[in-house]
Amino acid sequence: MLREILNRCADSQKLSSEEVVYLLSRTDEDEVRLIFEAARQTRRKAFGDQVFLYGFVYFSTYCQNNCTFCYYRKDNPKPPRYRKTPGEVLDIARELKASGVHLIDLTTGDDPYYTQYPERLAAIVKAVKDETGLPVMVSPGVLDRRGLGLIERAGADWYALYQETHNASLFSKLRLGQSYDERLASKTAAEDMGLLIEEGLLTGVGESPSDRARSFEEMKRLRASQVRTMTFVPQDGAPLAGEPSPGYSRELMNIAVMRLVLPDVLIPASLDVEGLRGLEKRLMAGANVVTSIIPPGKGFAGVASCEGDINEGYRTVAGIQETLDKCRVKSASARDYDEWVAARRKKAWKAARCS
Ligand code: SAM
Ligand code: MD0
Ligand code: SF4
Repeated sequence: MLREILNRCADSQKLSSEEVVYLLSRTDEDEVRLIFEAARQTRRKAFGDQVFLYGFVYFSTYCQNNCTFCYYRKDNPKPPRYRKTPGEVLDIARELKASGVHLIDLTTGDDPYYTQYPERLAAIVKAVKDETGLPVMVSPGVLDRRGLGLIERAGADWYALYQETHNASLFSKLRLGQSYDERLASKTAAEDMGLLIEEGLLTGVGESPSDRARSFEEMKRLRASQVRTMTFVPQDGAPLAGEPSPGYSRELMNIAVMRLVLPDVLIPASLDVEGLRGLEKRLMAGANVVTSIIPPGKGFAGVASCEGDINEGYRTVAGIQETLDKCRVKSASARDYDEWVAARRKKAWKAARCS
């Protein structure tokens, strides 16, 4: 049964949701190995041995929301709260570019300073774009059409907004008081304006295999160009306790199955979950982007791993090189990434016009 399903994936045939659940439920070591091998082969067919590297700039840690899984939720007094100046953002963006990243990911908590005045956000996007010339991703939480239009005109290429789950009742336990539909609609609106979108799933928060299969369908329906999955990391001062030691196997299996059912999208291996030590297994499961690269010593934080590995310099382009070599992948050229983004934006724009 497993080989038959993997052969059908290799033939670009669509899997039923029962087949996706079957893949997700494999735990036998040999079977898991076969699935990961198939995922790597699919990645090789679509991207060769090239991976993309994303610099992460978390420039405001203020947040008006109270997501139960997040360290930066409004009611948690523990995290460092800062709002970096545009000058500090530009400095780190310049340094990231010089180190060899392909994209700058501008992320904030859901900070009304930016979401209520998206022109402030747009000004930072434009400054980073003008200064670095790199593609830019923006992850500020839900924006309305005006805000999306402002960041798109300022030069943003990507809008990242993670639903975490596509089970509305689980969503309401994770993103307290937030609208499931509004969050989803913001992504459709962004795509409609020609932005690429990134969708994301949390694992280890009570989701079932069929919830995960449903999410992969939703990612396809949304035409997400990048899809991520991150294991819930328990946070000091946040209410969600998580399931008893979910480990990382579910995240790895999500990466592999997403690769099989969405062969040509970008899939991150995030340094923000387990740091550098978790990179190899995520790349070996079929990921093709390394995200959350953060220069040390600048006072910029991660999200799920607020400080982990940053000041040691492990979350840097130099710090990941040995792992890339070990996994037999290499960093693409800036030009390759620019071309991928340009071609994908063209394709996404056409698809949005035709639907
Ligand atoms: N505040 C904006 C928002 O929530 O859309 C932007 C930040 S967003 C990029 C932060 C993402 O990190 C969340 O959507 C979630 O997927 C992930 N995350 C946050 N806390 C986490 C945790 N404790 N463990 C794993 N992932 C986490
Ligand atoms: C990451 N810490 O890439 C970042 C973050 C936001 N667009 C991404 C979750 O892992
Ligand atoms: Fe705020 Fe984003 Fe964390 Fe939710 S996930 S509490 S919106 S920073």
